[in-house]
Amino acid sequence: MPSSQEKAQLAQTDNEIFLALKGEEARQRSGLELIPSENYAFPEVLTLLGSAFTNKYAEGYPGRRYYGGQENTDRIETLARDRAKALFRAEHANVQPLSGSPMNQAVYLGLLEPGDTILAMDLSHGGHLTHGAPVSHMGRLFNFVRYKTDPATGAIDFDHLLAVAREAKPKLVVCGYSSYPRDYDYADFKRVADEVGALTMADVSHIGGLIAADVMRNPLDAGFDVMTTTTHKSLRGPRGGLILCKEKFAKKIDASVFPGLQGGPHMNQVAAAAVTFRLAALPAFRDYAQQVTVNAKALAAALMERQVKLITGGTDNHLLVIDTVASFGINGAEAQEALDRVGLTTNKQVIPDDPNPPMRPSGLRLGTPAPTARGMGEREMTEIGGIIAETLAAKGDRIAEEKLAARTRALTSRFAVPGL
Ligand code: DSN
Repeated sequence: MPSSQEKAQLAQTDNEIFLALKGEEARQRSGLELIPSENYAFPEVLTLLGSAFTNKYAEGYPGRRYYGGQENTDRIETLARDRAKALFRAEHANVQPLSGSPMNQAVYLGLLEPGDTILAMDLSHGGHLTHGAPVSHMGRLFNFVRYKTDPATGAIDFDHLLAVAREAKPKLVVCGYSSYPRDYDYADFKRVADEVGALTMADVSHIGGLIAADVMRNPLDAGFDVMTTTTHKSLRGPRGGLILCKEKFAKKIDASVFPGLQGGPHMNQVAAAAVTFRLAALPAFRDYAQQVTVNAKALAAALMERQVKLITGGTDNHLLVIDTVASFGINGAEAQEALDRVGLTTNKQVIPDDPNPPMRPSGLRLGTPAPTARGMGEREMTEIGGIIAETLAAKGDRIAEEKLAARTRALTSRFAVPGL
């Protein structure tokens, strides 16, 4: 959160970058972020990300660093680890992963050998690139076997999953998602993993904040070995990753993050994560997380009232996926572009077994963490659902889109962006 004096200096040094910053701030204020993995960071997070901690190298861990001058970095990393453990009821925490992908890579590389089999969710059914998509390096290093959701119910068929696990004999069972709008019973995954002698890992990056607030189930309560989460999504922290695990895996995970995969941790990010874990433990954050899920249901209801087809027919968490082809006869890229023109930021999304390619998929993904952070509630979700449905039905009619853009601006002008 640079001061106006700091901004004036930036404008003098590099006006092009200054103008881009002003443009992005204006875009965030006048538009609305509906991408489920995006959020407005806590103001304290913005302050710490631009703080003196960005100047410091701190390879190693508290009390065991390679460079001097670590009295403050040791303090913030210890606080971050202790707060993360308390928040998520975990035995061990590593707060150094630079972001979500290295976080998951550190777990695979720390607990497995190249070539080992990992059972994880198919990307088009809601999984993530780092869950073994063939285009990812992890997909080439490990033998990923994928499970899918049941096309009729949208849920996971655990009898089928068990049959696949018995055949594949994975060393690790991964669950977690980036576009699956429902919840799991983690005990079902644990049962499958136990039966075949596999370790368990939940990547809860999207719902980390909802789990911290106890609004959604915590996989560690079901006995999972490892849980990973990014800190910048529903948690409203800095861009970064967090690995939580049983104490017996602590040494392997720590060595895998550093020196295995990374060099110096970003201590400005670690400081910001520490304050995030403190804020996420407060009652106000629980209210926020609860409202995120209430808002998602309200947005889903507003869309379904207008005959919009949602994957799985609704949501249990913070996100929803529209089948834009079935609902409006347009692909997800066309839908995303139309919504950009009216000030709503969304992302095109593949749907289960999508016949269309990822750059022109059949769906669109929406989420409520960001509008909820601006203070919006169910009434605003009903209005947003109306703007979305009318925009996509307008099929590029620019006069209709002008009126819809004015409705977005009327809405966003009433709700400030935290930290801006
Ligand atoms: N990019 C994130 C998402 O949008 O889900 C995951 O890495």
